Amino acid sequence: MNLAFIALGSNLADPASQIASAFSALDLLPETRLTGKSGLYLSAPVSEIPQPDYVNAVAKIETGLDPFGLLECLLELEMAHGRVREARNAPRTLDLDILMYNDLVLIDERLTIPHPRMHERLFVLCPLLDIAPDCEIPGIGRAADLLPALSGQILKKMAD
Ligand code: PH2
Ligand code: MG
Ligand code: MG
Repeated sequence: MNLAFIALGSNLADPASQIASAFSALDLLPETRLTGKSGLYLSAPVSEIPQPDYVNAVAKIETGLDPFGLLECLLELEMAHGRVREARNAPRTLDLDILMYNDLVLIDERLTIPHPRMHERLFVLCPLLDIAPDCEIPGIGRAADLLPALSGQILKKMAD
């Protein structure tokens, strides 16, 4: 079994329900078990396009899927939640990003692991630290040590 962390984000069509539904759906993926759920956090959009605030969270899963198999399943789940792919950073019903997969470092045109911007985003690191306080991001360092650099970002906890 492999240990992976998934970032969840939504800012359309009742975002908190989208995230709750996505947690349940992750547990139903083939060869996969949901083993951790962060709280839900509200954050302003990081985007050039004006859009509603996001609800963000992080899931911990154990999976027999390889990274590309997992990516395929996540893209299908996004579609099942009504995701329409528009411009980069456009608003969305559901975004599911692989943050980490074991201690893998992968750079591929379809998939980069660890997620290339995760260390810059409080809306990723805070929920990640909820469920993995000692987390080490491969090639980057301890997630907790990155927080001081992100003290200018605002995040509001909505629910545990
Ligand atoms: N996702 C993006 C772009 N901007 N901003 C917030 N606050 N939360 C997100 O999940 C997010 C974003 C692209 O995936
Ligand atoms: Mg994303
Ligand atoms: Mg994505």
